[in-house]
Amino acid sequence: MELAGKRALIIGCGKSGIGAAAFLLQEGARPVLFDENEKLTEETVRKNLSEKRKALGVAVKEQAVEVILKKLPEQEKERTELLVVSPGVPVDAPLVKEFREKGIPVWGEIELAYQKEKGQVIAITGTNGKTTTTTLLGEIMKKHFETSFVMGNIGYPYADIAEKTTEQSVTVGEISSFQLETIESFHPKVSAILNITPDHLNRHHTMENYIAAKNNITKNQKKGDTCVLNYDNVLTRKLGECCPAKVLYFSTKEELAEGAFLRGEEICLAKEGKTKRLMQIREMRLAGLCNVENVMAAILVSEAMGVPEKEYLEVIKAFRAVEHRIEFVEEVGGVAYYNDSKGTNPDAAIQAVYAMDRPTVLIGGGYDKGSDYDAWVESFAGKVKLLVLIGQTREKIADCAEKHGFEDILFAETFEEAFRSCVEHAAPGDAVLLSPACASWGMFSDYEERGRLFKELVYKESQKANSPERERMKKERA
Ligand code: UMA
Repeated sequence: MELAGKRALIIGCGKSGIGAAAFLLQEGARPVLFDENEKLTEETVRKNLSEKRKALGVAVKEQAVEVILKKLPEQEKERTELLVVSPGVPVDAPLVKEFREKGIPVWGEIELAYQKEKGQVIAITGTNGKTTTTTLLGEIMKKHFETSFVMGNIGYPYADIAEKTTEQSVTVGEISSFQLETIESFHPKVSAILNITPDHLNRHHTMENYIAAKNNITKNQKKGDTCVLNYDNVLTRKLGECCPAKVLYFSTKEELAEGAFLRGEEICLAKEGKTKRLMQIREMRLAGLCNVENVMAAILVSEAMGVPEKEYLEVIKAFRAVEHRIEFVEEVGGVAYYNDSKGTNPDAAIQAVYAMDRPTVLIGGGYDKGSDYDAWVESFAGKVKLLVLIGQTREKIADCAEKHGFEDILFAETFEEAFRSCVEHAAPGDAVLLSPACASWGMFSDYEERGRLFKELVYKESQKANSPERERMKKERA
């Protein structure tokens, strides 16, 4: 679609919306930014747009963008030629439906930016592990290709980099189910669906819709493309049966004739009838079986992109956990603090509990996405000694935990109060883990803000522990 001159209405003035507006300005379109948030001011939106425009070097002034807040006037609906929806906007929202019914194209920011993609695209989705796998692949591609980019749900809009891509560049995208609902022509050369477990059911309504959104990642792929899938996850294994691209599976449970798998403590690659041992799990600097899966997925994607084994293994062996994903923060007074703020659904939070190798005080709870918590609570067995609950879901989680016979629960009104309870109840040799199994919305703007606050509180605790006063008291006690 020719974008120049088009009047494009963007719903949402967050990261994607601002990115999309700056992109559309660059393309000579006429963007209109719209947001339903009652508290947002035009000044804030213009400030964010101005910063983005300067960062990207877009010459057109932000005055060329109209900003509409709260309610969309009828006349604007008549003038719109393209609707760009932010990922947080449900595709079945009445306003979006209205445009669809009129035949106006409804694109997400990913589809919009893809119009200017000139190189090869790798797209990673899945309920969990997306950010780690995307970051790792970003590092691998940076090592092998002269120009590479990382974008998407990881926090960097595609629209920020699409113009800079070249025929030789590689773009690695973390693409959420929200973003996959609004793609049309987006076509990755290599895709990966790492796993599918229940999440975001308040948005997608049914598991079938959620699976279909994830599977959209392959919808434009052809025979010459590759799709990497998890063999151990029944849902993703099944998607391989009707995938238009060549399928490569990974498994930590079974030896495969083709793909990546675990033999004992060793990651192996089966390729062209031969099996090769690639590396020992202990050579990874990442904890937990979930990360073995992420590494295996990254190996298969790298193979499909033609990256030599030596190069990708070097990057994998040096790669440390990404921020907010089972991230070791510090040990204070013999207590190890882990930040897994990215554990925003029960399945991710289960992986984090499994990764702990000591008695654990756990902070859980937050925004209600309609998840059920039975499997998460079952994973506590013998490991979690205390659960400190916050947010909208705390009663729901406490009821579920009690149903499973887990009663060591405390409620906290604020995040700071929850942290304080953890400090008081953790003994030397324990872990304190923030892995809430819920989104942060309602208490924080995103999981990053929640994770940063947790780390700040840990650092303050560490400073206190090392203060001259404490040192004096410790010496006196000794
Ligand atoms: N808004 C409306 N109407 C609506 C919904 C939202 O006007 O019906 C407005 C809000 O008032 C707000 C703006 O839209 O001002 C926010 O848009 P957004 O929620 O789409 O957030 P962005 O800031 O654009 O960030 C999005 C992703 N957010 C979501 O998917 C909720 C970010 O993923 C992503 O990093 C960013 O685009 C860049 O691609 C975050 C996320 O939580 C990390 N993702 C979910 C997850 O990982 O579980 C999917």
